[in-house]
Amino acid sequence: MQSYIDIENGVVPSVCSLDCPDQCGLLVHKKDGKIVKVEGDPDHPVTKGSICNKVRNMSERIYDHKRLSTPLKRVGKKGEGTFTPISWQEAIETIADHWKKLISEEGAESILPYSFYGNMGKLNAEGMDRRFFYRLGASQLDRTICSIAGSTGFGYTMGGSHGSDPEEMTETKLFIIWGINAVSTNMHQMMIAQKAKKDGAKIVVIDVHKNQTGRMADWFIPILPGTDGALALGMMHILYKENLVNRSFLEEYTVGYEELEKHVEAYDPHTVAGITGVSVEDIYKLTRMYGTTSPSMIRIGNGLQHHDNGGMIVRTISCLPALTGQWLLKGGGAVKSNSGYLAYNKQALQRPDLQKYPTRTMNMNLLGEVLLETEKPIRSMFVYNSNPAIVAPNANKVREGLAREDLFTIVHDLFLTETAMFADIVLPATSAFENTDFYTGAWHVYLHLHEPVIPPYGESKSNMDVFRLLAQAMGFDEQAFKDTDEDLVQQAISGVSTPYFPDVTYDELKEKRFVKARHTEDRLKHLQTPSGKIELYSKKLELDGHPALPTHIPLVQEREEDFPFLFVPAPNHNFLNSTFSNNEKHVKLEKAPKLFMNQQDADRLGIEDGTVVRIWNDRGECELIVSTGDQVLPGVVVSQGLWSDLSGKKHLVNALTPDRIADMGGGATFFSGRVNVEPLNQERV
Ligand SMILES: Nc1nc2c(c(=O)[nH]1)N[C@H]1C(S)=C(S)[C@@H](COP(=O)(O)OP(=O)(O)OC[C@H]3O[C@@H](n4cnc5c(=O)[nH]c(N)nc54)[C@H](O)[C@@H]3O)O[C@H]1N2
Ligand SMILES: Nc1nc2c(c(=O)[nH]1)N[C@H]1C(S)=C(S)[C@@H](COP(=O)(O)OP(=O)(O)OC[C@H]3O[C@@H](n4cnc5c(=O)[nH]c(N)nc54)[C@H](O)[C@@H]3O)O[C@H]1N2
Ligand code: SF4
Ligand SMILES: [Mo]
Repeated sequence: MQSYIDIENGVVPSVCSLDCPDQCGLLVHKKDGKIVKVEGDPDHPVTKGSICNKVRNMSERIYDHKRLSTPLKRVGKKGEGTFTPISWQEAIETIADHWKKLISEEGAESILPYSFYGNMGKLNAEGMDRRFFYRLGASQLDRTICSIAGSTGFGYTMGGSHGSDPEEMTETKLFIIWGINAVSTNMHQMMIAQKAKKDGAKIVVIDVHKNQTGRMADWFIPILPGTDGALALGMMHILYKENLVNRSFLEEYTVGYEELEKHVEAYDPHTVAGITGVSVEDIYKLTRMYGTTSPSMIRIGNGLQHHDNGGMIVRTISCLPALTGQWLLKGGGAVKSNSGYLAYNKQALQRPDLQKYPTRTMNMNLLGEVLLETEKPIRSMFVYNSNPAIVAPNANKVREGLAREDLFTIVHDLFLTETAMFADIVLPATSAFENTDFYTGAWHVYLHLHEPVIPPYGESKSNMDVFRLLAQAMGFDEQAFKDTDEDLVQQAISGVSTPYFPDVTYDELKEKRFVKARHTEDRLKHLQTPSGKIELYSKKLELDGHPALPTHIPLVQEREEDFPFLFVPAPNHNFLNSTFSNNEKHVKLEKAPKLFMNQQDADRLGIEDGTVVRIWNDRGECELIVSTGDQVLPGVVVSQGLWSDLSGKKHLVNALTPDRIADMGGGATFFSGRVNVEPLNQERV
C-alpha cells in the first residue's frame, strides 16, 4: 500500500498526539504534499467528527515559520538565546563526547532526562528514550507533574485507573463535573453530557471558577480551593443519615462501610459549609439529587488534585459511587483516568532490564531544587516533550538552575521554547504527524496506530531516531537500539497481562487503525485493591502514612496575612499547556492573560476591571489583566493559560506556584499557593 506520506493530494487518517483525554481520531487534508486542514474523523466512535479549535488550526503550528529545522549550538551567553546552525553529526558527537567525559569523571547519574507528554505517542514519549537512559545509567525522572496524586488516591479506593466507559454515558441521568474545565479540556465529555441532557439528564459543575464549563451547567456550585474532600464527606454524612445508601451493594462489593458511617458523623452539613463555602441548603440539595438519581456519573478532573491534599480529595470523591451502588449501572460510576484498561507491555517497550545498577530518581516537580543541588550535582540535562521553563512550579528557581554555566543542557523540540533559550545544544523535533506511533486512550478506551502523514520538516528527527543516534554514538550495541518502530509497537502490544487489553496484531491494528479495549461485565471482580473490593477503609493507606478512612485535610497554610488570595493558575482554551502559546493564531484566539477576581475584593483594593495588576508572593511576581465579577469567590483569584514570557512580558504564572509535593504519588501543588494583588496600571487595556 502507498504510504500516507506519498499521497500528495487527498485525505489521510491520523490521531491527535496532544496531552488531552479525548485522543481524537483525525482526518488530515493534504494539498501538494502539505497539510492544509485537520478535522475530526466522523467514523471515530468518540470523536464523531468534532475536534477542538486548537487542532483545527494545527497546520498553522506545523508550518509556523519559527519551527526549528536544523540542530543549533549556543554561541552567546547562557540563556541569551544566540545560536548557530550545526550538522546532526556535530550535534550528536558533541553530546556523546560531553557525556562520555561526564560519565568517567562523575558517573552517569550526573545526567538527567527531563520529559513529559508533549507527544502522547508511546514510542516517542516513553519508548526508545527509556531504553537509552536505562542503558546509560542516568538519573531517572519521576514524571509527577500532571495527574499522579489523584490517580494514586483513586487507586486506594478502586485499585487502579479503571473508571466508567464514556461511551456508556448516554444512559447517564446526572453528571457531576467536578474540578474539570471539560468544555476546554475534555470537550467530548461535554458533548456526551449535552446529548444525555436531551433525554433529561442534569449537569452539575463543582469548581472554584465559573468558567466556560460552569456556564454550561444546569447548576454551578462554587467551592473554595482544596475543600472538595470535605464536601464529599458531607454528602456521605447525609446519604447515610437519610438512608440513601445501597446497603446490599456495600455489603457485597466494599470494605469499611460501617466504619465510614461512624467516621462521617463528624462531617455534618454546618461544619462542611464552613470549610467549603457551599451553603448547608446546597449540600442537602446536591446530596439528595445524587442519592436519588441513577445512573449518576462523577467526572473527576485534574484541577482539584493539583493541591497539597489532592490525593486524598480524589480518594474521598471516588468513594461516593460505591455508597449509592452506581458501579453496577451502565452510565453510572466515576471516571478520573481510564489508563488502566490499555496498560500495555511496558517492560517490553521500555526495557528496564537494560539498566545495569539501580540509580537515583528525581521528582520532576522539584526541578529547581534538583538543579541547584550542589552535592552530587546534575551536570547535564536532556529535555524533550516538555517546556519546564514555563510549565514547572516555582519557575524562578527552575530558571536559576537552568542558568547554571556548568549545566550542559540539550533541548529537543519543534520550537525554540523558553527552555531552549537556556540550551547548549538544540535539536529540531518532528511533529507527531511525521512519526509512526501507537496511542492508548486514558478516558475513552481505544488503542490507535498512527502512521506518518507528512515527511519530516527540514532536518528534524523524531525522539525515536534521536535516541537511536545517541545510542550508536555512545557505543551501545544491544538489539534494543536497532529495533524498528514497528518492532517496538509489536513488543508493546504482545504478552499483555490485563484482561482488558485487546488481542490484536500489528497488521490488524494497521488495517483497523483503532481497536477498543475489551469489555468485561464483571469489572468489580477484577479490582486490584488488597481486598479485591472497593476500599472505603484502606489499610494500605494507613501503612502509607495517611488516615485509612477518607478525611478532609486542609491545605498547607502559607502566610495568609501577607498573601490573602488563594491563586489557581489553570489551563486555558486555546493552548495546550504551553503548546500553542508561541503560535500567533492561537495567541490571537486567546487574546490576553487574565486574572479573575471577585468584585468585592476588587472594590476593596480599588482595582478596576480590565486593568493590569501585579500579583506576587515570596517566590516571584507576574502581571495580568484583571477581570472582576462573580466568577470566583472572595479570597480566590484564578488565571488561565501558560503564557510565553519570551517577549519580556511578565506573564509567567508559575513564578508564583509552590514546589511543595502533594500528599500522594509525589504530585504537583500548582493550585495551593497564596498571593497578594495590587493595581499596577489603572488604564484599561
Ligand atoms: N484547552 C486545553 N486542554 C487541555 C489542556 C490545556 O492546557 N488546554 N491541558 C491538558 C492536560 S495536560 C490536562 S492534565 C488536562 C487538565 O484539565 P482538567 O482536568 O480540566 O484540569 P484543570 O484545567 O487543571 O482544572 C480544572 C478545573 O479545576 C478547577 N479547580 C482548581 N482547584 C479546584 C478545587 O480545589 N476544587 C474544584 N472543584 N475545582 C478546582 C479549575 O478552576 C478548573 O476549572 O487538560 C488537558 N487538556
Ligand atoms: N500553572 C500551571 N502549571 C502547569 C499546569 C497547570 O494547570 N497550571 N499543568 C501541568 C500539567 S497537568 C502538565 S501535564 C504540564 C505539561 O507540561 P509539558 O509537558 O511541558 O507541556 P507543554 O507545555 O505542552 O510542552 C510540551 C513540549 O513538547 C514539545 N513536543 C511536542 N511533540 C514533541 C516531540 O515529538 N518531540 C519532542 N522532542 N518535543 C515535542 C512541544 O513543542 C512543547 O514545547 O504542565 C503543568 N504545569
Ligand atoms: S486536543 Fe483534545 S479535543 Fe483537540 S483534537 Fe486533540 S484530542 Fe481532540
Ligand atoms: Mo496534564
